Amino acid sequence: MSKDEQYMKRALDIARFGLGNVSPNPMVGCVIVNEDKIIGEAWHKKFGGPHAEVHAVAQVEDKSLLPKSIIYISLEPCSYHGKTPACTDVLIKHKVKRVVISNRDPNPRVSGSGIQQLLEHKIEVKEGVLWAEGRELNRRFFTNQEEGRPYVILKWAQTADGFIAKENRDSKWISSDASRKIVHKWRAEEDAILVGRGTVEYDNPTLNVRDWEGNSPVRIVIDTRLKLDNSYLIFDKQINTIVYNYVKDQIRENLIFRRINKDNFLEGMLKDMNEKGLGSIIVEGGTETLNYFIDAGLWDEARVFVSPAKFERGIEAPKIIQEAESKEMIADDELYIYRYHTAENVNARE
Ligand code: AOF
Ligand code: ZN
Repeated sequence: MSKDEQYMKRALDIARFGLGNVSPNPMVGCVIVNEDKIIGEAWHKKFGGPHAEVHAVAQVEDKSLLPKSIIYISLEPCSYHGKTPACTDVLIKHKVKRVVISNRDPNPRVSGSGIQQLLEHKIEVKEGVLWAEGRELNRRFFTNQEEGRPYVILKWAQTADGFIAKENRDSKWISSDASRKIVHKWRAEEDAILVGRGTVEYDNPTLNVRDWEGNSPVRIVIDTRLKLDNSYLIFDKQINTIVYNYVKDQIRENLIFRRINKDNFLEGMLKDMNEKGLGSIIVEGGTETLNYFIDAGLWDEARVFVSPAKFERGIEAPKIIQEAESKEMIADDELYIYRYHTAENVNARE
């Protein structure tokens, strides 16, 4: 790894600490290096709060070192005043020597203009360092900006013989405690969790984060004809909840009913989530809902636990006809990760 790559790796590593707290903003890390020594580093910590560069510059005790320093940022610095002032202004004000960037900011309000402003002020710029790693880190943000929809993660647990539930719909006890704990960690990392009506009826889930520390995602239920009565736990108003349907628009405190046109329902629903600033969703079932996303090709990642249990008959698990990107063991369960559109993502660089 070159020096630039080493410091960029550090910027990407610390950027990741923002996961679960910055969406729909990107995770951004910034490392300031003077004579091969880090003199300031920080990440974007909270949506609406200061950007990584601002925190990192504030950390540098001797600001007179900045004109002789290199600034590593995992994303092109922003060039406009949004909820916070433009980062390019900070870098220009301190006359930094050189800026190294992983990815261009796809946000049309920045997209190249951050780099251009730096160049106009005679600041050296290098971009594309650890580009693929940066795309991977901010895959949610890039999907939001480039496709106008949330990043979609499918998750289910199935038995070794391919069932997601018993015939009586009992789906409990397929995966281990360890796998369930990971699922709670995952929930805290995403903006929303989505299930279909059947899952609410059969499991009456709370869909919150219990076995992990972190924010509970917004709950989303697809109940097109509003058949669910308000006795289910998801209607307890403890967490913001959206019910997507064909019938009505209504807001009752933090319970939102949102009507979406029957034609292109899935696309319409995803567009609405994007407009609501939901950068990612984790879809937790059931089979019909998971297949709905799979059949439409509207998913980005699938995380599938396969337990050693066998049911012999029951409700069939969804099937993804492609190779898993990775496989690991979580206690006795196999965890497979699938990725959709991987090749296109790589080609997006060209
Ligand atoms: C940066 N550094 O740490 C982040 C950036 O509403 P605001 O002011 O927070 O701006 C959000 C936009 O700024 C976001 O959409 C993305 O384009 C950029 N994020 N830029 O220079 C950062 N988080
Ligand atoms: Zn900024």
